[in-house]
Amino acid sequence: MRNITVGAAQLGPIQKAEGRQNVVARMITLLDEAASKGADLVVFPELALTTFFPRWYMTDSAEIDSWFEKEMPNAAVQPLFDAARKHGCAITFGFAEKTPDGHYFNTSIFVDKEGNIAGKYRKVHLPGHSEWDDNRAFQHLEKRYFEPGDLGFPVYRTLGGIFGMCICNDRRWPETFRVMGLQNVEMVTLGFNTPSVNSEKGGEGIEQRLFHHRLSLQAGAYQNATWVVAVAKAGSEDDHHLMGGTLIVDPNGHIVGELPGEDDGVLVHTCDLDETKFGKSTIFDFARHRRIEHYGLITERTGAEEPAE
Ligand code: ING
Repeated sequence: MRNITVGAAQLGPIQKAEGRQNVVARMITLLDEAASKGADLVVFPELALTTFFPRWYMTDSAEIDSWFEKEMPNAAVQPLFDAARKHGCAITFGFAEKTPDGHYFNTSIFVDKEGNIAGKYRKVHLPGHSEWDDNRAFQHLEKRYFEPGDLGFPVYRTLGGIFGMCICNDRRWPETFRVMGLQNVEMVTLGFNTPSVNSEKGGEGIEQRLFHHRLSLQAGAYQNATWVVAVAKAGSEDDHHLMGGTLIVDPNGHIVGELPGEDDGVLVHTCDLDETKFGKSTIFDFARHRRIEHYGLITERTGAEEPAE
């Protein structure tokens, strides 16, 4: 048994006018609640410190920069780091990162129980578009404000196990989980901000969005024999709705808990990392079953190409 008690700390909406200090106070409240329920690790959403600003079309560089963290930790989030240290909890959370040499990423960090940054990930799969699109009910401009991540899909040893991170749209791409699966990951944590009404006119409804969300996470967990913890920022941000669906999936692909609603809230579950062993040593014993001599197209070809005849 290698038990990790996880607190999936969902955030309700963050309005455009809400300051980081207020958000951090909300995060500390959730951290306190999770810690009181025995959490060793508390997982927060993607872009947890601000509203989902990629919905806004901006041209002014100072305005764009105002959404990014220039250093981590910084004064605004230090209270969160201090609270985690006080509780002896590890935490993960997402934020917009501006690097000292001027690069912009949608980033997530894993802070261990000693308050050290044990892992860092930069979102690889950026959905949406980079210029204004009249055909959309609302804009989704991650390609405008972020560069694709340059760290790959790293895993790291902490809390007695092997952990990895991804962010939101990454969960829809099987390569995300497989690259971490090939490093024997035992728990993948991720945050997401998912608009619940498709940005293209006549888009899909929230039930279809939630179905695809669960499908992607359950497949990733099962096919790589890993735990998956997915945490939403949800609710209506300046009249733009984000779906909930904070949940935890076990290494057999079963959803062991899902948080209802779209407000601040914590889902706590004790996850035995040893439950990953059976899948990794039988059906998904990659060394015994995979045939990489047939998988070339996966890394040789970006877009689909039809056969000649
Ligand atoms: N959001 C969405 C996500 O991948 C999206 C974008 C929504 C893609 C619905 C496809 C369908 O969950 C982010 N932030 O990636």
